Amino acid sequence: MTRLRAVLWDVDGTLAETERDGHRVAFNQAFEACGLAWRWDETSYGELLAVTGGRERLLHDMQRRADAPRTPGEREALARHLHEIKNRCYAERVERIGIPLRPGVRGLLEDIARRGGLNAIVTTTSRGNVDALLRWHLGASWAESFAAVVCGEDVLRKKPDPEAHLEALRRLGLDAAEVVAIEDAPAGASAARAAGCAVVITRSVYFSQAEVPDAAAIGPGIHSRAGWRPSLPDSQETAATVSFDDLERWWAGAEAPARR
Ligand code: XBP
Repeated sequence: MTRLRAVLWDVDGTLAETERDGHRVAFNQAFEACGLAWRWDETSYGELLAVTGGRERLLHDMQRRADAPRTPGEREALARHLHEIKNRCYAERVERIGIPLRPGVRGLLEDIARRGGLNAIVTTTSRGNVDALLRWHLGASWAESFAAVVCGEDVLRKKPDPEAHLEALRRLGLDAAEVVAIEDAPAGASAARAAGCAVVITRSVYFSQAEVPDAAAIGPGIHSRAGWRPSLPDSQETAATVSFDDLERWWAGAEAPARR
């Protein structure tokens, strides 16, 4: 049987819960720094997450603001400026408070590597944000733990477009049928599926109710082997957290369209 060769990890919401207490707070700091009264509360930010990419999210939000700049050029310039400040604030915040990896993530990263699988990052967030997060947890040479790192700057079209996943497959030299993507949000799942990858969904704070009917598996997070669909077999010998073997089991059972 072909083996699972690589795991393509999403970052925000999947590796860590970065959105509510990380990116959102940093966006608000950027608004304040620019003298804008705009603020994104937890609920409205959750709705804005339907738009992937921080700059794109800012532009989308400006459409409903009477005090936003009038011309597209001015809006674009303001969005770029705010986004730069926000990413600086985000990196400083991550360095200062640290945002924990979701429980079980670190162990699974290590299990994948131990079993000869490849780990890769496939995110449409900015590289600096990934660097700040993973440097804190894995040290300055964190990128050496990943066979490919694809970030927002590496693609023209962000998720749900499949470009980031396709770019990761190109860099890994693998076929979509040989990998599984781990995502938390429907947009990420759509991107991975459109690239032909099987998808495992770890539910996150902002996407706790999301339904992803064509996922190979959907569950509460890597920390638990309970609560997954399809369920995992009970075994006293296996660890309490999701393992490489579990991913391989789901991957092998994924419906054909995901593995074309
Ligand atoms: C997450 C995103 C990002 C972050 C903010 O992408 O949509 O926009 O919210 O990051 P993914 P930037 O799920 O692919 O990790 O401001 O750098 O875009």
